[in-house]
Amino acid sequence: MRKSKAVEDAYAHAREAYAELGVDTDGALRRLDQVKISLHCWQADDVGGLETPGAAQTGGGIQVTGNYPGKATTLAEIRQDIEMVMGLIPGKQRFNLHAIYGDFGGEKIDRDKIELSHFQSWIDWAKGLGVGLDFNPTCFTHPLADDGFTLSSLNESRRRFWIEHVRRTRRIALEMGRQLGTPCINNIWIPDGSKDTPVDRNRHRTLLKSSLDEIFAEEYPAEYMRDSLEGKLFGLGVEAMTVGSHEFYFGYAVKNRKMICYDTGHFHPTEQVGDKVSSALQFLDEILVHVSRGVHWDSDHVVIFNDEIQLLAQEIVRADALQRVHVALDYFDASINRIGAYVAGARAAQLAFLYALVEPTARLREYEESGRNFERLALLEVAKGMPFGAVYDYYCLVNNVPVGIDYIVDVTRYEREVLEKRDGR
Ligand code: RNT
Ligand code: ZN
Repeated sequence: MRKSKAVEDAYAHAREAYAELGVDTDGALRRLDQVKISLHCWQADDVGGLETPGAAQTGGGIQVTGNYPGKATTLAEIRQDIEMVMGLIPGKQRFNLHAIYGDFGGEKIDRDKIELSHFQSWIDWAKGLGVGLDFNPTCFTHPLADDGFTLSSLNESRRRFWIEHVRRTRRIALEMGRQLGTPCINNIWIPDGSKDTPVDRNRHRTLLKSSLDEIFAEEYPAEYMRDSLEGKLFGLGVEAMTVGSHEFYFGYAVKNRKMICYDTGHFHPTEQVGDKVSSALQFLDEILVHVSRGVHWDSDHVVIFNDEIQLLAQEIVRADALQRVHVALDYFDASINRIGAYVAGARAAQLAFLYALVEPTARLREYEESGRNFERLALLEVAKGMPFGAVYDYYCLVNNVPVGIDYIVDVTRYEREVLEKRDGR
């Protein structure tokens, strides 16, 4: 157990060291508090959902791998796990639900029949915790998505089914935002695409556009809900063509004033979402980022403090766009303790934002503007050795959550006392 005196002393030294570079660490921590990370419900149960007990995620071009014991399989277990997770992350975050996580009470409710009543207990729960909710239609793990097409399906009755589903999610999102007093982002991602080279991409994209036009026909106040569109390069089994490509949604979003969701795992491996932020913000009011980690073919590994996420956070902070960029996690790893996966990923994302917030940006800009590029390079390197970990530890301490490795101990204890007891059901 780290002694609080040691954490405070280390912070005092860090504050002084940063002050020499013209950086105010207290101010940085106040800004970090404004970065609300939307915690995805789906790491808790491997994207299974609550439609049928023990349901498993299928299709959609995504794939959960691993069978680490202790997965949540009921609504109560998911809530219990998320409360545990929230207790290990400094600051107040948000919570991100998928439509398959309704409180269905054992009833079979198809996707085109979901209603506010299925999510009211989530809203009450979130209200009790003082967190906002975000939402997502679920256009996969369903017989009517089995052939790989939903909103862009050539089959008209299937397409209508999915339009109805997404429409309903928007109405539910509206009510989530209204009741919780903070706008709910409804993010639309569909798996549509094909394994092999199609000859009529155009037809699918025309259909997708017209489905979206119908879905968005009803305007809702931005104060309560906002729409976001998430593109993708390719998915598993959907390697040759994805209907909802990035260009497709970017065009749609600019024209219709929607948000784009940039998932960091959805681009070519050498493309960096961080580079896209200042382009997108020239044309869009706001964007959403799905913070993830791509590894070879998988786009959904647990987030770590790597170059990509650092650049993403730096570009948001440098553009002074913390108010215009919404941050959500999106990964699912079933091969490790799932609570640990949440906390490690969320803390890595926070650390990236903190790292960006304590960057000596003013001095770096001066160097850059006067063409002193060696000095810029050197200071960027010096920043990597600065004691930002001590600043983060202090942030944990003042927020009453475990500091440093202490959280590992808590996750391990929870595994022993709660998760292990779930197995053998
Ligand atoms: C899939 C998208 C999408 C999903 C979630 C479960 O590639 O990233 O955001 O991960 O909706
Ligand atoms: Zn995503």
